[in-house]
Amino acid sequence: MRWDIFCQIVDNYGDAGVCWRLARSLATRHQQQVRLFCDDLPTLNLLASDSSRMPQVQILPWEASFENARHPLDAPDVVIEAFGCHLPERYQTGLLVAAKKPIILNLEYLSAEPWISEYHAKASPQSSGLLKYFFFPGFGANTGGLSLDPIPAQGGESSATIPASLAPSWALLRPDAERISLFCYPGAPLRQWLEDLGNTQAKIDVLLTFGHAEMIGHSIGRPLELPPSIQLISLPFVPQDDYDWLLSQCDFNIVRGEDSFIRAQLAEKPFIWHIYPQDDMAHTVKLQAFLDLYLEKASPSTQESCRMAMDWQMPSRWWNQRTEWQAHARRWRETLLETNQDGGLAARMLRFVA
Ligand code: TRH
Repeated sequence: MRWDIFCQIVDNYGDAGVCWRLARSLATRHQQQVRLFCDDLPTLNLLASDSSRMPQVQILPWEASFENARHPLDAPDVVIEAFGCHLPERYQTGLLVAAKKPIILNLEYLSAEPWISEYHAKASPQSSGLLKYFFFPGFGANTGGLSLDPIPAQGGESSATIPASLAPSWALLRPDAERISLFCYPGAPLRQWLEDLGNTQAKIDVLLTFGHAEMIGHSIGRPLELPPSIQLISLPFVPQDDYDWLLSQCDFNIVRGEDSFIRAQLAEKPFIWHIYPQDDMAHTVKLQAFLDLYLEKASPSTQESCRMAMDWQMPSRWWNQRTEWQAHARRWRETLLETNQDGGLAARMLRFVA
């Protein structure tokens, strides 16, 4: 089938990250033809560095959807509006006169909240008569599932080759040090957190993703006081595959948003999810819903360490009690793979449309 995905970049990288991962999955795992229209190609291209090797996905500017539109009789089979972005009016007019109307899917935000399964796949009636449905990614069987492609090998073993974008930073790592990757929003208590990491007595290399050294710099006003056991290494912005690889090679990951959050779970390591902050505090409910699910079968020690960590409590309180959490993270990855063995988000979309 032919798919048109519309991606408007509101802020950050998540909109592009989610759309690119889905487009790739539809094309490479399910042999679909995909056009991805984006209103900010420079940002999308930062992540999608391998797009030239994937002719089944056409990355196009937003305007191309109506300026060089296909003949109206030749509409796609499926249109995806990512995160409720509105289709360009002229494109929509083309759909109205199409001989065979496509199905429109409104791809929603991921949440572990139970109400997701009740709202997933419900119709969103349009006065125009076009068929539109809500599609909610989620953790349960009655949701839209998760976008897990490409699934990393267990233990990061497949990954001996260091991606070129990360090679210069990788050369700075100390072989006997643990590794933390750090990708979070401004507002996290990074200065205190990193300084306290020095109190764990552990030797740790902290890999700061693009822009985070500046974020820490702004938050302190004085140099960080770190013991020699803690080394900070700044990374450039790297392509999405390389970022996925980075997570699989670290002992602990700090992630945010939606896409890196799932990758951290696939990396089968303990992690902190710095959830996207919302004005109405809806994020606290979302975080709680995830933790209730994630920790349902966890030992009391894992529950304690994980809840402290996700609450940004100082690492010296829980860092050295991660053994059980590590085992739990491995089991949790298996749970995710099992519940998405039907192919997850892309495959569930395909089945729904069929
Ligand atoms: O960038 P984000 O904060 O995106 C957010 C969330 O999606 C949030 O839910 C949404 O409301 C908001 O955007 C609009 O975090 P996220 O979702 O983890 O997306 C980051 C993407 O960037 C992910 O695909 C990984 C990728 N990435 C790289 O490709 N290279 C890098 O160097 C880094 C740091 C990230």
